Amino acid sequence: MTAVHITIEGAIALVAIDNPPVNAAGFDVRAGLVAAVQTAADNDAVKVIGLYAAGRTFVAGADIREFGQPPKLPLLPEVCDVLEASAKPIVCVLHGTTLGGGLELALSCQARVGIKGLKLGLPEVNLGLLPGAGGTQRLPRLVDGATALGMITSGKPITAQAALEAGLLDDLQDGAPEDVARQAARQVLDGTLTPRVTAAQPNRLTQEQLDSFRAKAKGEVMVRALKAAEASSLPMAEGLAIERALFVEALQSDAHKGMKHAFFAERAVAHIPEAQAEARDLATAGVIGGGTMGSGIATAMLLAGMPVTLIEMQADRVEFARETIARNLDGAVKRGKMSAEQREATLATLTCTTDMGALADVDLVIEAVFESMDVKRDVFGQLDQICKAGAILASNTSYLDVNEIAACTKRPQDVIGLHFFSPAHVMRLLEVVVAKDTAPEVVATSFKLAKKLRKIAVRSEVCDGFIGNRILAYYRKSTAYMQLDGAPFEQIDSALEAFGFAMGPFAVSDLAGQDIGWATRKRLAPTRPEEERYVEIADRVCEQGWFGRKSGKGFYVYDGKTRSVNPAIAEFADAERAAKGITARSFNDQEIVDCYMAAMVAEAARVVEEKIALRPIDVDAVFLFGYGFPRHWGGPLQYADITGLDVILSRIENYAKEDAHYWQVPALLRELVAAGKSFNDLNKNH
Ligand code: T1G
Repeated sequence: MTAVHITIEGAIALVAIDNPPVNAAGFDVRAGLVAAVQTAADNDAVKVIGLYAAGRTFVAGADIREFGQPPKLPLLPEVCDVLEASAKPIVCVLHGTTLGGGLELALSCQARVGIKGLKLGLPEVNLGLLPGAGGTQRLPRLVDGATALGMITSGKPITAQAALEAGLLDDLQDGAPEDVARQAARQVLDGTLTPRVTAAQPNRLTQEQLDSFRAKAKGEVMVRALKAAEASSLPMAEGLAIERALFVEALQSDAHKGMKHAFFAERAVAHIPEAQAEARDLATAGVIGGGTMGSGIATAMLLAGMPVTLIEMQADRVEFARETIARNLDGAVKRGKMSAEQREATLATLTCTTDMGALADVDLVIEAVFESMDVKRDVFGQLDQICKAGAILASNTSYLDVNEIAACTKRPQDVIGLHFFSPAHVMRLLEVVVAKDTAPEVVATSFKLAKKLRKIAVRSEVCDGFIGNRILAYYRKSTAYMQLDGAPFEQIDSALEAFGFAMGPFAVSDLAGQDIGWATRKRLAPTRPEEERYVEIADRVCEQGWFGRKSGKGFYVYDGKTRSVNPAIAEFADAERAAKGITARSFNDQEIVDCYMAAMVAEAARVVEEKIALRPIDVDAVFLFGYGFPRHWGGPLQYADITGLDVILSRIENYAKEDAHYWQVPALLRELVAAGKSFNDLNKNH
């Protein structure tokens, strides 16, 4: 199937791109476009070219799968030059999500017509790149400088209306791309649509605009994109050459490797063994528990258009749950996600009651009650009696054994874990925890639910903490050890924030609540191995009732929006060191990052080795979309590949000299290093 078709209709040549699923500008598209423009040029009858795409969107960008492969000519910049140099005007019709290289193709044409509902943008910075096919040179010649720099540096799309008002579109129509293209070509012929060569337009970028964007630029990716945009003040050919050089530099960067990996991680996790199983209906849902999680989950479902029945056992908390959900929806209105009228209509589909019988006909129930197996057993025993055959019974437990929960019912095949992350109506990650008897259709339906809720589902087997919290529980210990060995906790936080985490681990635990970690440590205490090193500083904090942000004090002291170091922490650390005969030593920031990441990679490797996670990329997705892992590293195992598995291995072996119990080398890591392979090699094998 050729990716580009040309149809001659008298003076009009219609050129259609057809490269599903998103018309990415792969080699066939690029070569096809050059050939089509040549065909039109060679046909004397043709006076105008109408360019459009079939399917759901005009070109959504360069083909990301080609990055890292040997380039195949013609490259996209050359194709853009061919379009711009065409003696016969080309009017380009844009629809769907016209992004990156797709928008750059359009910018090279002599006129642009949008179709209602169109979104257009330059998302390259989200891949650690910059527009590399003339976007930084042509956009400032069609729209004002601030709009151009905003699009180039934010990576965020703009609406068709905004593009029309900015002068990026010449017209906005409704209809099928082919019809709109034919009509637009006719308008060029009858003079009602005036084509113009972009390169001949004056550059509208000012030094003040550049300076103001440069002042707020963060990181190499933004700085590089601005440098390219600045070159638009030069003659086009010179500016394009500078942009190209910067793009080639970006392609080699670690940031691009990480962010490209993150892009594919978001999609790879949907490829599960149960993908072909037939998903069940998901028209209505029930939630049990009206606390933060239950209300958040109910909100996520309501935002996806699912009517929800929320059960709150205690009558006086039914109203509280409804108010919490209403407040969550207020946030959606504030964020422009829905209108006030839609909020009212959505709330009308919420039922809050103490009557479990109200769940008799729902397709899916998610339990979010207190994290106690006795309570869960009681709830699932009741659900087994009440819910219709085929209803999916899910637990939002964050660590309890879903097999044990399933065993409380006569329908273990319908039981699954759906572990949401707080706030559940905001965080994109959903761990789908598959118990040993869970039916494939139930897994497939859970992934269908995730897509409906616009969440990223990652499949997990059952273990304590599943994927994310199990790995978190392990690497958090490395920070306690470093703290006891002499690294001030605030230095650990700042070193990891400089590495790219939005918040350091101590600040995160203050936000989550120190009492949660305390409860976990107490739960695990009876089974904690003798030889395991245990740090008591966090227990001292909890014994004071300092549970973090919610109690105004934890590792930090909170005063409104500001936080300061809690001076008592250093005293607790000194006292424990004295009691254990430890002499404090200093750490540099890189040491802290290396140690923390080695611990995260070690436990992540074991999670893959034990097949709790399907692939390394699934672990990366969990941390990117549930734990604020820096996107430019692509996830803990992508970080390991970029750093070098042999480097990580030698670090772990070195740390093991101090603490052989904690620092055990994962067999998988040793195998990969011995074979000269990477975690990404394992991703490919799946
Ligand atoms: N290249 C290759 N494959 C792509 C792709 C792309 N640009 N975009 C999407 N896909 C695949 C995706 O992996 C999935 O495959 C399927 O299409 C459906 O995607 C020179 C260098 C367009 C908004 O960054 O934002 O141009 O998993 O599930 O939710 O300056 O895809 O089914 O096998 O995401 O409806 C710039 C990236 C590239 C756009 C559609 N463009 N794509 O979302 O479907 S760099 C982008 C998206 C560039 C130039 C530079 C979204 C979408 P599979 P999907 P969706």
